[in-house]
Amino acid sequence: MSEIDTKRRTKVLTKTERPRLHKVILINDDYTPREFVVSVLKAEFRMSEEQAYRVMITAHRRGVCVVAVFTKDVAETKATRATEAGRSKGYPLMFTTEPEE
Ligand code: TYC
Repeated sequence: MSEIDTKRRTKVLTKTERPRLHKVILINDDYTPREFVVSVLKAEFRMSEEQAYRVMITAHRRGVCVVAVFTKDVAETKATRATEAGRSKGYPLMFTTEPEE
């Protein structure tokens, strides 16, 4: 007796969602010296002098500038450390984070 195998095989496809990335945003203020903002960007975000200057001057002119994107934890840690670097010198320098669309 021959049997035809009619069993359906279900293939399970696992979808792994990429973690949403978060932007670190630099906020302008009237008190933090430009050179200090540049030094923090270089130290905390591993930017060159030119990259750091461009980000600083963009925030200075427009009010805010996106510095970089990271996973949530890394973005929050870097924003906190960079804000703390300003606070330790008595500056109101501020970095925030927000999720990317
Ligand atoms: N506006 C500051 C000044 O004129 C410089 C500055 C730039 C401060 C960017 C903060 O995010 C900033 N000294």
